[in-house]
Amino acid sequence: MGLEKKKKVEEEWNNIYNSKHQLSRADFPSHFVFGVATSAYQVEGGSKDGGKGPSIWDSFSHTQGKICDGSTGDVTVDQYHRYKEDIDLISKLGFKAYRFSISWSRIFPDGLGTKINHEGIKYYNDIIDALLERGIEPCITLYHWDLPLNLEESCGGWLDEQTVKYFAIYAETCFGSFGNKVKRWITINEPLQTAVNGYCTGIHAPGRSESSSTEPFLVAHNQLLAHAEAASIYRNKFKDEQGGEIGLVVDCEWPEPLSDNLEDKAAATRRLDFQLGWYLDPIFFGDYPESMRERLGDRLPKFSQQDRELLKHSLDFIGLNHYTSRFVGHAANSLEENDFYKIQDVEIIAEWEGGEVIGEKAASSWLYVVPWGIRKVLNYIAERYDNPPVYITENGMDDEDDDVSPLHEMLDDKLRVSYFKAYLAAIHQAILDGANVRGYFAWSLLDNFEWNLGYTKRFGLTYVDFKNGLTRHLKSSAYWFMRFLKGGQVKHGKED
Ligand code: PNW
Repeated sequence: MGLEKKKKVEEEWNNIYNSKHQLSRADFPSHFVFGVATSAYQVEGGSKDGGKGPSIWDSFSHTQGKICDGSTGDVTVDQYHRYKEDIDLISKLGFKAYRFSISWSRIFPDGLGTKINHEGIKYYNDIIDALLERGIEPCITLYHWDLPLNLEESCGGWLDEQTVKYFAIYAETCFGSFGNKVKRWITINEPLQTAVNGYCTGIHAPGRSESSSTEPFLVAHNQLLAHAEAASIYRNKFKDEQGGEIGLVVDCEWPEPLSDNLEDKAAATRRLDFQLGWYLDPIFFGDYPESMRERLGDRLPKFSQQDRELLKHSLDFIGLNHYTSRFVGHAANSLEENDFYKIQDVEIIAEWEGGEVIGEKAASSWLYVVPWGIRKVLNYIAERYDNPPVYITENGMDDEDDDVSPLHEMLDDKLRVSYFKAYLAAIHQAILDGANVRGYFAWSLLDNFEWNLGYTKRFGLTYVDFKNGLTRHLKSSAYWFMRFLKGGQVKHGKED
């Protein structure tokens, strides 16, 4: 890292860590929502219970070599059977909202929208009722990556427009079945990760990489249309009566320009276009960002006039999943392995040869602790999209699974406590800057199935003992949130 960069990173950190201000719940507006998040395939288990049909993740995780520890989400933390215990936990921690997702194939086992599984409807109604009884607001994601397998096999899943139609039927069924009790809906979680990991690198279901120069863009397009269809159904048929709101969750790491050169700055902006603009520009401006259109040409599908109208302003809020930041520079012959980065002409750097890093490393290879990045993403969204309401729908970090250390050491997750303090301080600063941030959801309530990384990574505020009956144990970060949410003051710096 150059000297100048180093100074800058230190300065950014000092802004947060040396602030004399003692961050507390009272720094956030009283209507600001603090919640915690999970997703169905990562926590539910009960993969064949209650009439559920198989999803692409059931099939992918059972394919040899796809999950690094050979595990599956068949049982995971068994929230399907233990939801009451987990909801008690949320209540004990003091969170006022729970973001969870519905497993599409629990509602329509074959995805086709004709045979509804009433047991599935009852299961989610039971969860919603248990939350409301404890004063916790349910915030539902309709699609968090677990497409009904039959849709993949019979029509090609997100590659085919028919999936848009089936998603609309599924969404309408959910609004009709749960909407009198649910006021915050998210259509799709991180369409970017599905497009890139599912269809370019192939590390996520459905595991395709053969046509990585075209399929990711088609899949993104269809997910956008599915979002817009569902939002339009909600607004036309349910919103007036039910009074809720609907949004889309996008993910974005902050690309800090590697230098003040125009080329590096342009590369960082391109990287923003290829993460956020890809999904938000069609919704706010009616088309993909210019940098994408220029570089991709015919590989980028086109919107019809009708699509544009459907997409335009099709959200009440943006859900932002944000974990980390990296430096981004211009690289005409990008060494990045996959097509998706190559086409952007960027190099992405978080570690230098001398061993310097942009921030402390978490367990996942892509995750560094860089709290000042979230303030920049929030301000970027406010500026580019005219300050729309934003909920941070995921934020957190992981530890390596470790079966050697004693439990009490695993529970004392000091780095995660520092992470949450510093990121919340940076969010507070963004609010003072004027960003319209409405809520925050920590990822995740408990350790869970981390996709292709199986159970080797632990993102939870709660430790799950996978070897001893899936017992739950609160980590220091859970206690920290408990104190914070109950109004205690907590310092920004290292844990006292
Ligand atoms: C999110 N990245 O995915 C997902 O929504 C969660 O299901 C997941 O467990 C969580 O983050 C932690 O990984 C992401 O590489 C995966 O920038 C990777 C990235 C971002 C988000």
